[in-house]
Amino acid sequence: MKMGIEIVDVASALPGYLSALLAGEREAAVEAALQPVVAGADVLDVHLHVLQPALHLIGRQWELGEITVAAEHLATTITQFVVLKLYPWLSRPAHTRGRLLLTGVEGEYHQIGAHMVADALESDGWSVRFLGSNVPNGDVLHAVQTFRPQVLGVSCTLPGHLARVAALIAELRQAHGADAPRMLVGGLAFRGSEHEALAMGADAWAPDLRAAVLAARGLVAAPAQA
Ligand code: B12
Repeated sequence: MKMGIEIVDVASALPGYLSALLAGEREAAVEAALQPVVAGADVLDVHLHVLQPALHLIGRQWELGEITVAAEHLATTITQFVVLKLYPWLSRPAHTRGRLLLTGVEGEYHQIGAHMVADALESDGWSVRFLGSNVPNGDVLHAVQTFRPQVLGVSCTLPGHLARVAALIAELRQAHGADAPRMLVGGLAFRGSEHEALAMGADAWAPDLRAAVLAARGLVAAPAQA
């Protein structure tokens, strides 16, 4: 008879997942990602310890010229499929925390990280609207007016797009003053620097999906800045 809590070693799925991506085997990738979940692991841990590091390794291999653009795109497409396959396994409590809008700025095509953050926040009880990436600032402002989120999350991967994030924050503060949503930013462009995020006027920055959940909770608990 089994007793107590079984600890699932989620990260041990990484080599199999990476091999499946490099071989272009979609079903094998789904199987490798689902296996720890079926064994009891949290979907968010599979995102964080399997899918995310696999894509970072794929990006590194592409940068070094070890794999082709086609191989990188194939790995990306498979991972997008896997994120959708994992969604039904995500815990999705009632939306008691508030409304949260998540977007990427115009010109930014990277959106898998933001998609994972959207799933993580939904699984923490937020009502989430995820716009995807490459959204012009004016349209984000319009979405804020209609959805009226307590928190706006902005994802940015390429450092060259940080100026657009700063402009979006400034436009929202100008349009809504103290009623502007609290602004949470993240993505590789911030290079792990909270300082850079706060300097551009964001209320908080988070390095990954787990930290994003804690940061979003903190933003609605703390009083807004005038
Ligand atoms: C997949 C991918 C693509 C795909 C994206 C597809 C898609 N729909 O998302 C495509 C093929 C489109 C692409 C294009 C390009 N890419 Co690209 N890409 C990647 C790759 C391999 C993986 C990105 C990814 O999904 N990572 C996995 C996710 C889960 O990790 P993450 O994004 O870091 O997200 C986590 C955190 O950052 C955080 N987070 C993310 N968003 C948010 C938001 C909030 C609010 C919060 C709180 C937290 C948060 O939480 C997430 C989950 O834990 C990376 C390699 C890498 N190191 O990541 C290169 C990479 C990002 N790409 C790169 C480059 C150069 C490009 C191109 C310029 C290539 C080219 N010459 O065309 C174009 C630019 C396109 C554009 N205009 O945006 C470089 C960027 C280097 C740099 N510093 O500028 C990288 C690092 C590759 C490399 N090693 O050189 N890319």
